[in-house]
Amino acid sequence: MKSPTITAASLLEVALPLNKPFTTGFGTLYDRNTLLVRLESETGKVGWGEAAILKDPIYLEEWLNGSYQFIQEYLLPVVMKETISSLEFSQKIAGLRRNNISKFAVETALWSLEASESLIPEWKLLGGERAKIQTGASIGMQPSIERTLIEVKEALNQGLTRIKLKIEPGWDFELVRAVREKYPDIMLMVDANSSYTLKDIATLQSLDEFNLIMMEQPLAYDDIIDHAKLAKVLKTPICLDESICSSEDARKAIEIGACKIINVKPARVGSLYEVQRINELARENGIQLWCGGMLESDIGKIPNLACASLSEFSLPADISSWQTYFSSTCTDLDTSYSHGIFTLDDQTGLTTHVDEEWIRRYTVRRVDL
Ligand code: OSB
Ligand code: MG
Repeated sequence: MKSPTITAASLLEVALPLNKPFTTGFGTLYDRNTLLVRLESETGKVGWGEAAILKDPIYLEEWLNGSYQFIQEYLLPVVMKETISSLEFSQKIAGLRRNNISKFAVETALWSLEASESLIPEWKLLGGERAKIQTGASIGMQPSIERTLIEVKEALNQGLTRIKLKIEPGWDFELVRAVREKYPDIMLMVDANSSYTLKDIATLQSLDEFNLIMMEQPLAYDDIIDHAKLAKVLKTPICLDESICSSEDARKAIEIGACKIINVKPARVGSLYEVQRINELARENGIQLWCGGMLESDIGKIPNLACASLSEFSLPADISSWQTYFSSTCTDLDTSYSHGIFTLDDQTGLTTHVDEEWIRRYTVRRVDL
């Protein structure tokens, strides 16, 4: 495949209002500022990528202003005026430590150019096998259990097949009990975003009776050792999110028994090639995967859908229609979405129309190389 030659590179910060606040164990988001990377090639094609980063370093260490600076200073110069493939890019920047979400934005902008140049959609370039992507809901912490039950009902009515409840100490047992009592048969899980420690083993064990499909990231964001200890005394399978930032992290976590399931947020592991390696590891070790989300705009959902189509991504993804979090969007990706399912085809991503006027309207900062 011919590598694209980059003739223009831009970084944009867009400020997207959230249609309702999103609360998790690490805090509340009221609006969603995200970074978009736009690359233009010699042939006139445009590729987009997204760094769906949070404003503050409260999920992982990356934060919006730092990412903006890093992409501008270290990443865009690697591609500007170069003929470079996504693979060559990922190899060239391998010596730069972490900053995975930032790296992912530029790499996926290159993937999107490669897709349009070759007329093969990203999910097929990546080796995806599943065209129907089932999705679930991530229900932030609500002001009350009653309110949570309404959110759950709405999500189920929309056709979402898995419900994830955000929990933290003091917002766990009663909440899960209420949802489980009302819905005995749904695929139900919790996500703690690192808000517990091993001192909370009794509380975490109390959730075992609710037949949860998994418990996501109960312990520290940078831990696997304590998760392995917890896994030994818990019936509910542990899923890691924050702790897995590379395929090597995944290998080690699997080796010590820290998780049975991994929430792969492709951006968190920095590269679609890393996602492919994690898919391999999962296949070899009988680990289940699913694709997580970070309240990304539609731009960031395209590579996520591609990952969700890989063989081991057998559980419903946190990839939603834009309407879940936002009041408007910049693409027509929703034409592939119906009742909780995205259907990928030979056009997905390739013909996705990106409304640059919409992006301009929400842009609060940009730099052009
Ligand atoms: O832990 O999965 C998480 C959003 C921001 C930061 C961390 C997480 C989340 C979500 C949102 O759960 C899932 C989605 O994008 O639908
Ligand atoms: Mg999570």
